[in-house]
Amino acid sequence: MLDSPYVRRVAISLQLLGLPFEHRSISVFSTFPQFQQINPVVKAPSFVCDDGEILMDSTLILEYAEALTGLRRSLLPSPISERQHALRAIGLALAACEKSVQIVYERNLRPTEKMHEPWVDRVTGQLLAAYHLLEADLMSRPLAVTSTTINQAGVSVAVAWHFTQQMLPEIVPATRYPALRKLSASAEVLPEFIAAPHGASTYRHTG
Ligand SMILES: N[C@@H](CCC(=O)N[C@@H](CS)C(=O)NCC(=O)O)C(=O)O
Repeated sequence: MLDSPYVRRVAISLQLLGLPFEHRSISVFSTFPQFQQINPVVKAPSFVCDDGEILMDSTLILEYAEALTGLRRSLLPSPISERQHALRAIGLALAACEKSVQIVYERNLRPTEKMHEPWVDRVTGQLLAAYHLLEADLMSRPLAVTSTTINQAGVSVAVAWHFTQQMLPEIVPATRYPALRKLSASAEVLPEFIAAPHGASTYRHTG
């Protein structure tokens, strides 16, 4: 489902790479048995290749997707210093996604009496550290945000930020992160982001 930042970064990236795909919006929670039939491990995103083989993990799916283009298209910059910088930002964005998801699961899946506050505090600190570093990074080196110039760092940071703001706005107050807010505002109006909105809807190819 596109309420997963991992699913969303894949759906947006596939469009930017010019790769047509079908999307089925299936919940890893409310439709667990249905998901199990597609992928017994029940991880989202699950990517069904043309021959039926299933790939998991958004980063691995994106690596496969770029290979599908014959490496003619890539959302990762080639020059080594730019590549290094993009990978750092992607790592921070994925850590922010992971920590946000852990807090959401803690709130939604665990009975209140079984919540472990020291764990939530630890994860919250890690989440804020990731956004603090991303904000500082964007202040000194803004990322390009058009359909032709955005790279995987731009996609992943924008998707992570939007996800956290949808799910945990009180934990990561937007007012403290103007550069992330600006990046997000520019990214969310791109057609590839609009076609894959956060939530329960299904991506439909419109072009
Ligand atoms: N590292 C993975 C993380 C994927 C992930 O944790 N997805 C969540 C949905 S946001 C999921 O599958 N949750 C169900 C579970 O882990 O049991 C990726 O990049 O795809």
